[in-house]
Amino acid sequence: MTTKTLTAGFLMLLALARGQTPADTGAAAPAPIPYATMQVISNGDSDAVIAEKAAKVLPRPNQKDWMRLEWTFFLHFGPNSFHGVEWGSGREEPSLYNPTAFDADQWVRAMKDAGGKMIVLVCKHHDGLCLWQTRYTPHSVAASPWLDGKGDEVRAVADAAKKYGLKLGVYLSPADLYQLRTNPKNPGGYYGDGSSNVLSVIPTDPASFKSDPSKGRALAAGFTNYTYEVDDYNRYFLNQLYELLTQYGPIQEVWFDGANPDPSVHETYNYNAWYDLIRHLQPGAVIMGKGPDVRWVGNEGGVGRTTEWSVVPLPTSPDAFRWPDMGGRDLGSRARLRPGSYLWWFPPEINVTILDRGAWFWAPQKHPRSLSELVDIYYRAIGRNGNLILNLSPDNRGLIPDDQLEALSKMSAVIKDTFATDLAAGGKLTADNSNDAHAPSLALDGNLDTWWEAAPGQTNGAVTLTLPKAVTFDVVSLQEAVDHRGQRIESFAIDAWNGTDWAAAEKISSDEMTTVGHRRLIRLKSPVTSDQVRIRITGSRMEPTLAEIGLFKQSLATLPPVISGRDASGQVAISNNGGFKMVFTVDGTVPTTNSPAYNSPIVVPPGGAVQAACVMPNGQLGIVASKSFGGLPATGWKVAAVDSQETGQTIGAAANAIDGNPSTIWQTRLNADLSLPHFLTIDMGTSHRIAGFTYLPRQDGNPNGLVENYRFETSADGNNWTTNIVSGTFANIRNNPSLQEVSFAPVNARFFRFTALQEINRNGWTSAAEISVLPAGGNGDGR
Ligand code: FUL
Repeated sequence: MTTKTLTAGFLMLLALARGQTPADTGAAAPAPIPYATMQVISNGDSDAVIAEKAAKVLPRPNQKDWMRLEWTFFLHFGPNSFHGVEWGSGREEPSLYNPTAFDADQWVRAMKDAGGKMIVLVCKHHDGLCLWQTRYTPHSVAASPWLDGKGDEVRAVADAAKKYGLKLGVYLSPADLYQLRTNPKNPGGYYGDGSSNVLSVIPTDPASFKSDPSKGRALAAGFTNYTYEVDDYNRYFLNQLYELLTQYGPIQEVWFDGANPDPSVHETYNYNAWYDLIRHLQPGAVIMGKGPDVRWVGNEGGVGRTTEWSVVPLPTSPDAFRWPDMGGRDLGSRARLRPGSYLWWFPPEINVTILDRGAWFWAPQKHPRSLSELVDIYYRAIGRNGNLILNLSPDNRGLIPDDQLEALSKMSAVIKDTFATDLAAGGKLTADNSNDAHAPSLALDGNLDTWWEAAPGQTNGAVTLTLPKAVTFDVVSLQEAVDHRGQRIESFAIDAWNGTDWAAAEKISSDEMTTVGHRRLIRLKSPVTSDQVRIRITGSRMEPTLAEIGLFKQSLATLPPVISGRDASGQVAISNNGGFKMVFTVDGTVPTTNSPAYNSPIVVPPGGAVQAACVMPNGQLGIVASKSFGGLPATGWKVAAVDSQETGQTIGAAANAIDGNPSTIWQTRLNADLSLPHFLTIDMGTSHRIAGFTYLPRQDGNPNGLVENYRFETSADGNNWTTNIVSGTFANIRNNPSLQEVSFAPVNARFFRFTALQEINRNGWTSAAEISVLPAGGNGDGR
């Protein structure tokens, strides 16, 4: 038995467990700053010393392995998959979980075929049902009818992952509604039960869990036990971790979600005990989210920052830090590196789900995102110095449905097609300055552990690629030697030789040529043809490095048309940059080359969807873009009443909520009317039979006024109101501010009133990009 005392020395334990030592940051020492996994900025450090310290923070070994995975997968399957919710209540019967055709092999095969390197499995979501055979609660798959209670989802996935050569990660929700002290379904719930911290041996003897937690149980083969002073819920959680980390083979990632659907009951998570146990049981695993190794990128939309630093300043030492979500735009630029900061390698993970509107769990009306969005996500995540974790959602049979499989295989076909040929291969690299030990050719040898480095003292440098013959490319891939030299590059430019001169290659507008890190993918506005390409590093914290350079040509099929929003007259425009002919449908069928050609804006029927594709020069159809228009067009609608509105054009008037333009929003007054509820009444001009409404939260990334609890009412005349149409909560809207759709029994109405009852940050504001209604008898799922 090993007894651990968790003190401030925990940081040393973290570092030493990884075979690293923190740097000696003694202020006066003129000695060179050593590379280390942590640096501290001292009072009086010059700007140059600060930059050097930031440049000399290295990733820890578990992070190095993890960063090289790049494309990983998430899998959400549990009780929620059987009753159409994103968040369960903890009051579900385990009998709900009853897949009829469960096939973990199919799940992992799909990930493998796509090019994924790891599966992170949700082993317990917020509802608390354990999806493995646990000893510590009857609330698990053992109580479900699936395989007569003998099934083990984690085992099945671990076996499949082993078979297909994928790494395995586990998601274990700290929030646990089943264990909530106030859950009537589980009167003895541990979560927030006020129990005191007592000496607990992990793994605990289940029979003595409450009576004598100092009693251990038989150990897992090859593992020892540990002792912590913890309360009931933390002991429960540690035992769950022990089971997951000792019974299913090597674990590469442990995912701690910060979301908590019911914060009314308080429980203090003993994170340090959790981390300690993980470090001992699975030293190669990264702890993600609420933990020290991998940072949540800050959104669930699949968007990495255009400037993304893996070295971030922490205000305290990592052992004392509580790992709050980091949501700001700038996490690590020089402006943020101040005395007292602890510089720590903390790379981002971009978690996003394949299902539209941010749905993590399957339901019949939930369908995948468009192919163009999925391809975009790849570039916005992996191309911006982060790992992508793309979620798949098996249906209630226990199979990934065909539409997700199809979306994934098309996405991966586009990615594979694009990256199959590196057009830089066979070229020669030269540089205007180099470190003698790090020649430019090393940036083209396919080895991330060798690199070009600028000459000592240089923070700029130009590397020129000369090719035997001209190539046409529109993606540039850059990688720094982060494992050996940290992250340094702050800005760069790409030029191509046009025969007489160097011409700047123009990037697409949504990108920036700033940080590089593990990998940067820059997409160009249009393809460039040249036999000489120059990467100019124009800003760097120390001598810049390039471990690899690549040039690629995007698969032709990556050019889906862009389908506009619906304007106030209900019209939709379709366009493409390549000047290709386009075909479209509005009846839900997939377009073919024989579908109507697009010439001018089209009117989309209520509840309809537009699908469109370019006809390529070779006569083949490109990627199909699709957009659904769930709500009625707001033709002839007007605001009948609103209790508060700002005056700005983009952010202000209530009419912005019905103008068909998601970039303009209704916002209640910022400095007045600061208490909810707030309401908006719309007069649709004529009576409609409606069966639902939609709320599109503001899409500008600002959370002000995001509605969490709502009420929706209707009226035929604007005087007499039916007040019980529907009210409820937009689950997970903070993380997922995407279109919300709520259905109700059909009703005739000319007026509707949307009332915000609660806002996510408990401020008095309300905002909405768009509010609309769903026609009865239309395609209620909004596709
Ligand atoms: C969120 C959760 O609330 C979602 O249900 C999902 O698990 C996602 C990965 O994290 O915060």
